[in-house]
Amino acid sequence: MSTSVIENPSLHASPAAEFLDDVLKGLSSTSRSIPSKYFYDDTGSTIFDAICELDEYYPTRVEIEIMSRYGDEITHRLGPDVRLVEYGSGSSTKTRILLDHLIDPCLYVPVDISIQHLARTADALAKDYPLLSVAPVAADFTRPFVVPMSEFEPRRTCDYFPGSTIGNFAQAEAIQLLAEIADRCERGDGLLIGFDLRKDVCVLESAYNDRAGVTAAFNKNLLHRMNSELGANFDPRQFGHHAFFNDAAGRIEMHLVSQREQSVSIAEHSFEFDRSETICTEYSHKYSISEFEQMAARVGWQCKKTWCDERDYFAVMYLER
Ligand code: AVI
Repeated sequence: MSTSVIENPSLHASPAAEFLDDVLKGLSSTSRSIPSKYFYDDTGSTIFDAICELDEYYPTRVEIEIMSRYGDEITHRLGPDVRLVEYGSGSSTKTRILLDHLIDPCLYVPVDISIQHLARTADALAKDYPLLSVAPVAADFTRPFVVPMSEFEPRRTCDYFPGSTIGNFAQAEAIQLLAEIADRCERGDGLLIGFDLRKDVCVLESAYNDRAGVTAAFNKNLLHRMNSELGANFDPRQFGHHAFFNDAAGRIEMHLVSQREQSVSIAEHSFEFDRSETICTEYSHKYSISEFEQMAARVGWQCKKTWCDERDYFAVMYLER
């Protein structure tokens, strides 16, 4: 039996129109940019899975290492009878570690923008955890959505936001998102969140400039996507991949760099590119533990405990309202 997905009205009625609006807006501004959420079509998601397997790309491996090592301790903090709500659940790999340790969770609510991905994940989880109630919600978690109730009153709701996705938001947006999650919570509810830590620049820059060129392909997939979905005429050979650590802003920035002067058209609009002009496609912020703790405290979260790996590359923080 398949688990039915609750479709939230916050999902855009016409994803293609929204994509086009965002691209035209981003390319019309003086520093050109395209929101990084558009990386994740089917091809982009597959390339991202390949990134996670790369030697240079440590975050996924290290976060799983932390979750596996401290799974008992983490779930002890969350306590029994939890309603677990996961933001951007993807294939829920890290969640399985939590589910293996949690005592009598009331309900698991994976929230993801991709209905197909969500349905597959929910079905697989329902099969592997027959005693668990799963209520998948298809929603853009940066917009308001309704969290389903469990049959039994949970002891607390715990929001789970793994994968250092919080780092892909500009800092003001990240604080805003933490505030929105806090607003949905009641006193005593929790937030378990994974984020990437500041570290040696060489380690950071290698993670986004892998030798096999997988990250470059991930970045350039955006050009292919605009060509096939928006009728644009980008020549992907005429754009390069550039990723560097912006120390002052504390973030990796990914850009597509025009290799020559060129003109690109998208739906009756034409955009001129100078040689070396860039389109910013992603921020990936790297925080210190205290920086993140202060950011969350500003919007009502109290840090209860942080777990790190041996090299302090990555952090998993548990906060309460
Ligand atoms: C999904 N997100 C946390 C990844 C990151 O590291 O910021 C996306 C990514 N971009 C390039 N490599 C991985």
